[in-house]
Amino acid sequence: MVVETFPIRMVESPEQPTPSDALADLYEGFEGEFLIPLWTEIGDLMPAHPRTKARPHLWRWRNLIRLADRAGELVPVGRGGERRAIALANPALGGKPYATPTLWAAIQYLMPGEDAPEHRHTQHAFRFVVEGEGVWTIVGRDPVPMRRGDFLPQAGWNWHAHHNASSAPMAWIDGLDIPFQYVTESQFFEFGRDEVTEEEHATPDRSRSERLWGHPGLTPVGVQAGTGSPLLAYRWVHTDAALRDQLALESEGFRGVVEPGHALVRFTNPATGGDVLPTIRTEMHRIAAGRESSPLREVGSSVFQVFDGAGRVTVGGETWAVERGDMFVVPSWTDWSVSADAGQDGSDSAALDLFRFSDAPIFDALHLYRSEKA
Ligand code: 1HN
Repeated sequence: MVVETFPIRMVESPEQPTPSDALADLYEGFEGEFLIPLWTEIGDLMPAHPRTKARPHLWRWRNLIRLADRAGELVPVGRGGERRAIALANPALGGKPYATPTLWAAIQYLMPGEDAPEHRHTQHAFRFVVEGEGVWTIVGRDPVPMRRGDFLPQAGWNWHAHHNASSAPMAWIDGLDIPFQYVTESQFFEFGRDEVTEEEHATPDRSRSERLWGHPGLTPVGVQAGTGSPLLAYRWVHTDAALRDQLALESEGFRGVVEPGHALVRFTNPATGGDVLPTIRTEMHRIAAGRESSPLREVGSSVFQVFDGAGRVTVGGETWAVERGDMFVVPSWTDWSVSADAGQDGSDSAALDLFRFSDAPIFDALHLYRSEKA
């Protein structure tokens, strides 16, 4: 086996030892033994603050959905490929299907009557629906309807399959911690049954999980919760009402919202009050028409999807006008802010709604989270 060595750069600089033939010999000795001195590497290994490898980037929904529609015509879904999912690849991450160094984001597409086969993996995942309906995701044999605005977490190692019970194609977005589990070498995967039962092709309006866990402030006693949220769907009617109430209270003089004109809710595990997934935090932001968020930088990376409305987004040195469905990335320690376009009549309907997912629970758990007003 040929093993590559790692060339050590001998450079002339006040912080480096004076170049000489003897130093070159020493460095060659290091190379031969697979040794790397700290003094040539420390600037890259220990920067004063995070230096992200990712880049701010925007994917337009009209392009995502057009290409997913075409994939629906050309690409079958089944065992092996498992999912007709098309990943957002950050242009600065070397051609890997990673939106950020820790997060996978994809648009997934199912044609009428199609099934995505059952499997399970350790990667934590969720679905979010920006438009359409008709697919039931079957998690642990519980069929869960997916509709516009619904958020559906699915903690690792649960069996899951998807079934489009309608006569129209449906798209949604998936978020997973694939890059994180890849770099930490913690992944496991198993195929499930090739077909789910007719019973699991049922199309109930509410899942078993929502009937148990979907009542605010009420924990079903004696029911086991497992890893991650036992509530498998967070419905748009609830999310919308929570955001509407925050902004209405603010207009009545309440000053407790995250910032003026900005309502924010986090999806939480009803059994613990913590994040819905061990590695992924998910939130819905509503910026009132004509208002903006304060620029912020944070440790960890995020992916946003515009759920509704239109506005402007600034991430690092990039500014984009955004509309429904558009997705963008905020890399670690990169300033970001958003503003909602002014409404015609100042009405609530012109607000900018943003779905956000991030790797924040990882940094919270390890006491590595920091933020700063930009
Ligand atoms: C997966 O199982 C889903 O279940 C989506 O919908 C995306 C990406 C890689 C590996 C497994 C799903 C995935 C995935």
